[in-house]
Amino acid sequence: MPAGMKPEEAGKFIQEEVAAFARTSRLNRMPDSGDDFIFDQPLVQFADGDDPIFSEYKTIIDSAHLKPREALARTYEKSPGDLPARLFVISWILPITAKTRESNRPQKTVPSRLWAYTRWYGEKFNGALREHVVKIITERGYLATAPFLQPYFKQMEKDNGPSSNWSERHIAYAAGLGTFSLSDGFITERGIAHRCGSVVTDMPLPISPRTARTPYSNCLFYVNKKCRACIPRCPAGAITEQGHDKKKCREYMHDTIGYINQKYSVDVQGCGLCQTRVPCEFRNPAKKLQA
Ligand code: B12
Ligand code: SF4
Ligand code: SF4
Repeated sequence: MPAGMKPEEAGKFIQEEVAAFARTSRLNRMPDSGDDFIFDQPLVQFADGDDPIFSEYKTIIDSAHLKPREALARTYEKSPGDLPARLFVISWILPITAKTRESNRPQKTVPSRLWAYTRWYGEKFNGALREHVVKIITERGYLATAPFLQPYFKQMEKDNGPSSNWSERHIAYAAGLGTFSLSDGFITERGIAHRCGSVVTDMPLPISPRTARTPYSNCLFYVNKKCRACIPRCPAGAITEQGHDKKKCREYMHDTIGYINQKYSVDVQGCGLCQTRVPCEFRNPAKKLQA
């Protein structure tokens, strides 16, 4: 990408690179399953690195949650004020394929093999994608970091359960990719069954509009109280009309490790039953109501 490229062109360049990587990387293919993809084509959008919402996250999530400027400064061991005047965040959604989603629908207590593989092998792809995006940007002379891969990334224990200092879903919200939900999952235009990731950079990019009226407006429960489908889907009783109990969810998922390891030979916990056989599985169910 030549220097001086306009933000719109740079945005297109990043979107095409992410799409090409998802199409061509061997890491985005299921093992033992022909040539099946793990993820469908990604959704990619951009946030302003100094959007005031990142300061709000210090209250909404935790004071330790990093602003993009703080994350980039830590990677480059600079002070945040010494970085370029404008920063940007690239956020992507990796939609889980129909075959994997369909395999998880009949499950009642543990995830299907393909769902567990998506958590294990799919996250390896997500990590490689983060590295690839950082590489193509830094090769062109810009700064870039994937905070989730940095040694300063940490998970914290709060009164209501686990949290972290770089929440990929909150980054996706800032980039206008969707909203949260009753089950806590992040509902995009391609639904709730996905994984997500992000990179902070000073490469000028076009800011994507954040059109959601509230942080929950893609979830039917909050739109018209008509949906509660994720509540009975949860084998742990972790979802109620009051929301998602992260501690119950984590305890339940922890108990799946033995089964998943023995049956599927991957060393990961998982569940995600609340993300399949629900109206928000692969689309934004509130879209028509918002129009
Ligand atoms: C810790 C963690 C967990 C914990 C806690 C989850 C949680 N809700 O935070 C446990 C172990 C329970 C868990 C479980 C799962 N996880 Co997990 N987990 C993470 C991790 C590492 C950090 C999450 C974090 O920082 N949370 C921060 C807290 C504050 O988030 P929160 O409580 O949901 O936030 C609420 C408030 O902020 C609230 N809110 C209140 N006021 C306001 C105002 C505004 C303006 C906004 C925006 C929000 C807001 O909105 C949110 C929802 O209620 C991320 C990876 C990452 N680095 O992001 C993956 C991640 C969240 N997990 C993921 C997945 C897929 C799962 C599972 C499906 C497991 C599986 N693969 O089978 C389950 C699903 C649980 C569920 N129902 O959401 C995906 C989520 C994708 C998605 N579709 O939403 C992530 C993003 C991993 C990834 N890279 O894709 N996980
Ligand atoms: S199943 Fe219904 S209530 Fe639950 S998150 Fe999806 S839209 Fe919201
Ligand atoms: S991931 Fe499983 S245990 Fe956690 S809320 Fe969803 S269905 Fe319940």
